[in-house]
Amino acid sequence: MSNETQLTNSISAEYESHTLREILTQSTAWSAALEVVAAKKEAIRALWKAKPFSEVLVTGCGSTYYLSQAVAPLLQQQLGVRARAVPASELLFFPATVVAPDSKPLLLAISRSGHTTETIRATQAFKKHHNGPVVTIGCYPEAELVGLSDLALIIDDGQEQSVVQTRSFSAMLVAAQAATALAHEPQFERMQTLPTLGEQLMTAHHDLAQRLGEDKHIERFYFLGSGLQYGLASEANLKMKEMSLSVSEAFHFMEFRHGPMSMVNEHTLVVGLLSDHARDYELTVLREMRALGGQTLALAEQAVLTTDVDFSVSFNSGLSEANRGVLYLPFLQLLGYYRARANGQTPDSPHNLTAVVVLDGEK
Ligand code: F1P
Repeated sequence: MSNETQLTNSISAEYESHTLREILTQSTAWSAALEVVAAKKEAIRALWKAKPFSEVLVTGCGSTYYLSQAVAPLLQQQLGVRARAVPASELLFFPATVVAPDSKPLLLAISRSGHTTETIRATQAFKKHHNGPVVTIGCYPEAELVGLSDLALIIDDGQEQSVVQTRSFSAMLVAAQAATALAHEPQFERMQTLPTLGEQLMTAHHDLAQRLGEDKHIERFYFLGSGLQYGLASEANLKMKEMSLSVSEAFHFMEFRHGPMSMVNEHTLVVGLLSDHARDYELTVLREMRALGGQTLALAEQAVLTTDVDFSVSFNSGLSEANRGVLYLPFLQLLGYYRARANGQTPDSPHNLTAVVVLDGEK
């Protein structure tokens, strides 16, 4: 673990909470994630080349289930093999609904702690019944899940004091994106710019995230994302719920018109995680929600005109969608953080939540 992370494990005068510190220092964990993948380059490439599997199952719980939703379409797009995200409890209790009889799956199990009972037991059952390769992504090298895996990408610098996943989530996403980028070498090199881009984004848009987070005129939040962005929209929704206890939901972009838009009024913030592929269609949805009285915010590679939306956050990263997903996260995490503070909540220890869900009877 880097000195910087060790140094800042206690709340310093500089940061008012673990969560804010972990959000604002996450680019260090991104660099560490890129180093971890670089160190395991040969093993990862060999796995992608040999492909001893007919499909990939990606699993986790809570934030890491939403991370699985972001990683599965990426794996399918980058490796050209069927991949799907499934909550660990579904894989554990309803395997026949998840794994087809003729399938030879690889399991990618994602868990910050590596101790979540559902993920551990689903992985144990998978090894027993399918005997396929198990890859894990996490933040704790001593964790039980690491002992169950054939290949582990562990980012120590993703470790956190806060119950809510912020820098751990983004570091694990960078590791997954970098690992799939190894199937297309130049992409991996290009991703080395991500930590600096992340820093610049937080500096440039921190004030807007705080202003919108503290704007009590906004009473409900909708996060829209499709393709590679749906899992990230779902995580943004979870962060807003976990940290601030706000009315919040996530939808596939075009699905929002098919019913949920009935909820839009002048107290609504509709947040669009714009793709490259369907940008024009997605922008039309935001324009329509603005016409219905909602406030609209677009996060995108290229800036969006304020004739189309109220607020625009642009990355200008020069990276493809498959390599830049993590850039959507810092602003959305800060938005949730400042809404939590405005609601008098303490994101370090959210209402009713623990950092790890260990079921009864488990160690
Ligand atoms: C998964 C998780 C977190 C959630 C809470 C409880 O943990 O559901 O996503 O925020 O902290 O645990 P993990 O398996 O990724 O450690």
